[in-house]
Amino acid sequence: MHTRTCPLCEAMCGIEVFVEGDRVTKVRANENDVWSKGHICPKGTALHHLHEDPDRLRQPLIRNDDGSFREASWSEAFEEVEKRLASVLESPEALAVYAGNPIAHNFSLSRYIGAFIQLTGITAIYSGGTVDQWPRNVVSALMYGAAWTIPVPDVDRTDFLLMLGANPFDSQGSLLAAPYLMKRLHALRERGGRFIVVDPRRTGTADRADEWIPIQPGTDAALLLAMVRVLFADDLVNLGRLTDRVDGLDALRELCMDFTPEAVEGTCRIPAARIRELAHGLAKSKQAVVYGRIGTCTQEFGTLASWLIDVLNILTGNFDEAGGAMFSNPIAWSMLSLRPPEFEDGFELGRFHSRVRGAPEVLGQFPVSCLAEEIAEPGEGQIKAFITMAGNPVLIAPGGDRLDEALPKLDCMISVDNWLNETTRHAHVILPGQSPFEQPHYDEMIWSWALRNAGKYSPALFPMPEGTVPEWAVLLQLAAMVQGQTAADVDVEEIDNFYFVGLVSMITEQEGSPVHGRDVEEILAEHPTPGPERILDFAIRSGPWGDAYGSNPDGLTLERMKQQPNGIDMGPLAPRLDEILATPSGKIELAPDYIVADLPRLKERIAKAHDTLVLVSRRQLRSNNSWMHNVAPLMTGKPRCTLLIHPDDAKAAGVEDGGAALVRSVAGEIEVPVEVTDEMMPGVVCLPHGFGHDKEGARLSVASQHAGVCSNILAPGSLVDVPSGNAVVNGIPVHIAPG
Ligand SMILES: Nc1nc2c(c(=O)[nH]1)N[C@H]1C(S)=C(S)[C@@H](COP(=O)(O)OP(=O)(O)OC[C@H]3O[C@@H](n4cnc5c(=O)[nH]c(N)nc54)[C@H](O)[C@@H]3O)O[C@H]1N2
Ligand SMILES: Nc1nc2c(c(=O)[nH]1)N[C@H]1C(S)=C(S)[C@@H](COP(=O)(O)OP(=O)(O)OC[C@H]3O[C@@H](n4cnc5c(=O)[nH]c(N)nc54)[C@H](O)[C@@H]3O)O[C@H]1N2
Ligand code: SF4
Ligand SMILES: [Mo]
Repeated sequence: MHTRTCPLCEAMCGIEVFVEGDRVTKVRANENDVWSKGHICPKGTALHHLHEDPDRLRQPLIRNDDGSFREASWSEAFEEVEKRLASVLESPEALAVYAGNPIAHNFSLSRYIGAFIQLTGITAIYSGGTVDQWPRNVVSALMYGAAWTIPVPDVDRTDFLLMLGANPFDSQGSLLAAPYLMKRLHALRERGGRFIVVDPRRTGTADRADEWIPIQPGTDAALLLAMVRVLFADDLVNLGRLTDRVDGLDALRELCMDFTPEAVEGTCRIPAARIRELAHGLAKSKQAVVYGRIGTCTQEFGTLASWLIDVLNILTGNFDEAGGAMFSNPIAWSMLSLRPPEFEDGFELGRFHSRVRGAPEVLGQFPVSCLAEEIAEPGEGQIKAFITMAGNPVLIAPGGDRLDEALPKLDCMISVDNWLNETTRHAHVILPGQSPFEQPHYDEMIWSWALRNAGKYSPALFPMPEGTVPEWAVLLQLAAMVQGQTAADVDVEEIDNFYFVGLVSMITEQEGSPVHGRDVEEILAEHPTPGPERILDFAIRSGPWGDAYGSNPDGLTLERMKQQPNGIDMGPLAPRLDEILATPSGKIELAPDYIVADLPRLKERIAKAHDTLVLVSRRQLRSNNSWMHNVAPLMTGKPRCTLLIHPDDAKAAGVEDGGAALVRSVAGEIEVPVEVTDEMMPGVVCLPHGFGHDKEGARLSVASQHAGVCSNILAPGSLVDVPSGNAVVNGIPVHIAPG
């Protein structure tokens, strides 16, 4: 039996892996894990199926002229990359990158994606982040001066939790790392607290709450702003300890004036009296917190909603306080916590614009839906070469069908990916990574928004197959080749040393770091072996509980972490606003101009009538975005790619449970089986994302038998949350007819 951590989601569950010879016979929960204490989900118990999946790529693939693929050696594959890249080396703006979600959970990629971007200087960066949490990043950048400083709802100690647009029953938590969240939410109620869910769908989470409040999709900002208005009007604002730490209180009081509960109730479809009660409940509970996630981000007013969630926590004295919204202090700091030098004097957004649509960059990215047009539209600056890393934008991005048509136009497409999926089937070269059992694990960024200050290391279970190039080395090799080096000349170790020296130098120059002012050479001497392990070791040793290379001799090192296979828990979160605030003013910016400038758009929305039917997304416990549909034990049971619709809407549209529906939006049309259920609020229908596995040329033998349809065909790429450029995949107007 081997003790490990499941790398699939933010819950970071401890698992026990049983092995016979070179085969895993069973994966089960590790009751002794100090973090997850025996929690596991069906994906975790099926982890070995990813390792054993015959479709998982073990060798690089090169595309033949007829579109088929052949297995190749690593040196052949890199030579092919060199040939393909040659045509674009002279015009760096012709090269774009797409970074997918599994990077966040991968030992190598999470620690080297930054290195890749820094070393290549590529500016055309796209990611799943703009169909996810980009509004959250904008808010943190402007309010706290750091895009990845993310407040965590302290669910273990709160008395009142208002949760909007999140469904941990299926997702297991997001930007809130906490195993077995449903048990924690149950405990909240058991200790007499209140737990309220605001969601257009009565989800598994809502079913287990004190109250489910259905809301018209996309209108959370109106609800939250009205709550802010109530706090001011009813004299409930209490900044507590933060009184001298915030800027913009008067501006906020002013700008919420028009947004009375009565003014927004029709928009949100939540009675004014209920909105008042919510504001009072929040203000009057001893410890209270508002938390929102993807439903409050991937919608028309994602930035305003994300901003107002924090504003409510601050105004009610529930910010940086136990039981409120708090900041983690992980054992190993994340590279995301390092401030990009270009934003030293505060964040500027919209520094440049996309070529075709003129979309402003936001935190260095354009909306992912821009990709298709930037590849397809001829002209100066057209994308000719494209590198994808652990991503499937053809299925997960709005307008992915247009991207699917554009990708064959590229001169060069390289994918760092473990499967031949709907996106990578267009690549000229696919460079595979390792299975979850062939690499160590220690989450890089997830601990930065964990509910407790903790950390855990898992060694690789099986050695990497001989001749394999680890993913971090693949990224460095590609980075060097993008800079013009020939495949055979790249010295990965040298580049890694260069990068690591830079990292150590930066941290030793950082005031407040436990290794501030220390001799760089002395630290480097302790880390002769290249790769992600030494970055991790450095992040632990120079972290809050580290040994600081001798000045705190009893402190932690990676070696000491390795002796604790069940993890180390440093306890619940503690206030740390002083350490994290990085705005030029040194204060929390309560009403940043850039965000406030979006309020007129919200006013227009409030004045508008509803669309009769709108579409929202859903996640499923046994899926992981687009990529775990190839695991047979997770695909048993009834087909899951169904349209959920309220009985009244089904009747009006003439569709029946078990029948087919044609769902049409301005972007496209799909046919999908119907599930009639009162878990949807009237006027809102729901589809899962990540399906559509019927594309020719993908090599996903199980997923293709459960193909489903791609819901993002219905999402118009032009529909974004304006301040963040984040895609709107919730609240899309649709029309439904019998199929
Ligand atoms: N309609 C709608 N669309 C959505 C969403 C929604 O809620 N509704 N959610 C959005 C969100 S939040 C996200 S994060 C995105 C996800 O979007 P993506 O990250 O682009 O897609 P995934 O399906 O998570 O994974 C992409 C690929 O990573 C590969 N992969 C898995 N593990 C590894 C590994 O260890 N190494 C390498 N190299 N490759 C690996 C797999 O082949 C998989 O196909 O989707 C977004 N799209
Ligand atoms: N099993 C599983 N776990 C996952 C994933 C997965 O695909 N499968 N994906 C992972 C990823 S990449 C992410 S980002 C996280 C996301 O984690 P969560 O944010 O918890 O995601 P969802 O489960 O999609 O829940 C979003 C909820 O928002 C609701 N919603 C939609 N529109 C609105 C709206 O306008 N207002 C409000 N208030 N609610 C709305 C939806 O009905 C849905 O219930 O999950 C992660 N965990
Ligand atoms: S909840 Fe499931 S997928 Fe997430 S870490 Fe735990 S076992 Fe893995
Ligand atoms: Mo995500």
